[in-house]
Amino acid sequence: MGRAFVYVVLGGGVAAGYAALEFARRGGYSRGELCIISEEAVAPYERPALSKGYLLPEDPSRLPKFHTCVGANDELLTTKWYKEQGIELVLGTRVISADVRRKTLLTATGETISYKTLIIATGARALKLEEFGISGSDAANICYLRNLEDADKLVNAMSSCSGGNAVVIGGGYIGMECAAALVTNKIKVTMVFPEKHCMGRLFTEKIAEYYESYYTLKGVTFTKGTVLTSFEKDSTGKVTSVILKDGNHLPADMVVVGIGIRANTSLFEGQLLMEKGGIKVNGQMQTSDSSVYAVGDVAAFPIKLFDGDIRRLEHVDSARRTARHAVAAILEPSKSRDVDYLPFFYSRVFTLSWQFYGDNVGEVIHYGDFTSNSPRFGAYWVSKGQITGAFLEGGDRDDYEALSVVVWRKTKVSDMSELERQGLAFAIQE
Ligand code: FAD
Ligand code: NAD
Ligand code: ISD
Repeated sequence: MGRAFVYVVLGGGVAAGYAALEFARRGGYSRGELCIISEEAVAPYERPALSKGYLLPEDPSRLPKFHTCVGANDELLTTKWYKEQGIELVLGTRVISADVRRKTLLTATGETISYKTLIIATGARALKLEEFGISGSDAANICYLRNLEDADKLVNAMSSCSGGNAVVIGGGYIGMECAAALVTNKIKVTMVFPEKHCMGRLFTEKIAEYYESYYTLKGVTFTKGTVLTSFEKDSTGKVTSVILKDGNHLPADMVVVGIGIRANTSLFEGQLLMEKGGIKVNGQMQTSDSSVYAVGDVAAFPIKLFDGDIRRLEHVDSARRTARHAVAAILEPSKSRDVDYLPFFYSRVFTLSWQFYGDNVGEVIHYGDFTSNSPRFGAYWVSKGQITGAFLEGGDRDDYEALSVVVWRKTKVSDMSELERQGLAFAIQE
C-alpha cells in the first residue's frame, strides 16, 4: 500500500505551515503533488501561542485562530485553505522510518509514502525527566509543553489548581513563560533550576536579576542552584511534592517541566550528515542528500553573519524563514542565493516584552532603566570591536529595527564607555 508525491513535507509544525504558504505563492506544483505528513491531528499552527495566549485565564486563544501564518501577520491557513490549494494534509500520522536512498517514508499505519523531494520539518521533542534519571513524569499533574495535547493537559491542571502550588522545573523559555501564565491563573509558583540565574543561555546576570525581581514581586519563589531528585505521590499517583537534591520538599498541586529539547533527527541518523544535534544543511537548506532539505528546529545551517558557523536555532522566526528559503531553493534553484539569516529571539511575559538579535558573545555593556515596572533597558555584546548581539526590553518597533540593523551591519565600536553612555541612542542614530 502506498502513495507517491513529488514534494513531501515531513512534520506539520511552524516550518511546515510557512513552507506550504511559500509553495502556494510560487505555484510550481500541481494538485495532489504536495503533502504534509504530521503526527499532530491539526493543521500547522503557531507553536509560540501555546505558552502565551493559550494559557490566559480570560478569553484564551484557541484554534483555528492561531494556525500559521498569523504569527507573521500573514494569511490564516485553515484546513480548508490546504484543500483549496491542493495540498494534502496527512494528519495524525507518525512516520516511523525513512529510506533516503529509496526516497520512501513508512508510516505507523504501514503506508509507504514516496517523494521526489523531501523537506524534513520534524522540529524537536521536549526532554523528559527520565533522561536525567528521574522517574514518574507520566503523572496526571506533571506537564510538559510542546504541542496542543500538552497545552490542553496544562490548561486542565491549572483549572483544578486555583490558589494552589505549582513547581516549575527549568529556568529557560518554557519555565519563564509558564511561570508567568501560572501566576496569572492565580497559582503560587516555585521555580527550580540548577543555574545561578534564569535564562542562562541568553541573559546576563544583570538582565536575569531584573526579571527575577519582577517575578518575585508577582509572587514567584526562586530555588536556584539545585535540581529535583524525585516526587512524592498520593495513592492515586498524583504528585504531592517535589523532593530536591538539597533535601527540601516543595508542596506541589501541579508541576511544569521545561528542561530543554532534542531535535527529532532519529529517522535520518546514519543516512544524513548531522551537526550541532541537528541535520546539517548548506545555504540552500539542502542536506547531504540532494533530494532532501531540512528546516526549522531540526536543521543546522550556516549563518553568514557568523562567518558561516553552523547553528541549530530553536526559534520561530528561524523556522519560518528557513522553510521559505528551502521552498524557494527547491522551486527556483538557479535564482536562489544562500540563506543569510540574522538570528532573532523574543519573549513576552506579564506586560514585559523583549527582543534579541545576533549572538550573545563578547564583552557586554548594559544601558537604560533597570528599576521601573514598565522598563526600557538593554545590552550590547561586542566582539573584536564590532556589535555581535543586542537585547532590549520594552522597545517599540523603531527601536528593535535600529538594533537589528547595527547587529546586521556588525557596527564598529571604538569606545565602549561611549556605547554604554549612549545606549539605545547609539543604534537609533546609526
Ligand atoms: P515544530 O513546530 O515543533 O513542528 C514539528 C512537527 O513535526 C510537529 O507537528 C510534529 O508532530 C511533527 N513530527 C515530528 N516527528 C514526526 C514524525 N516522525 N512523523 C510525523 N510527524 C512528525 N520561539 C520563538 O522564537 N518565540 C516564542 O515565543 C516561542 N514560543 C514557544 C512556545 C512553546 C510552548 C514552544 C514549544 C516553542 C516555542 N518557540 C518559540 C519555539 C518555536 O515554536 C519553534 O522554534 C518552532 O515551532 C520550530 O518549528 P518546526 O516546524 O521546526 O518544529
Ligand atoms: P531551554 O533550553 O530554554 O531551557 C532549559 C532549562 O532547563 C535550562 O535553563 C535549565 O534551567 C533547565 N534544566 C536543565 N537540566 C535541568 C535539570 N536536570 N533540572 C532542572 N532544570 C534543568 O528549554 P525549554 O525552556 O524547555 O524550552 C524548550 C524549547 O522551546 C526551546 O527550544 C525554546 O527555544 C522553545 N521556546 C522558546 C520560547 C521563546 O523563544 N520565547 C518560548 C517557549 C519555548
Ligand atoms: O509568533 C507568535 C507568537 O508569539 C504568538 O503568540 O505567534 C503567536 C500568535 O501571534 C498567533 O496567535
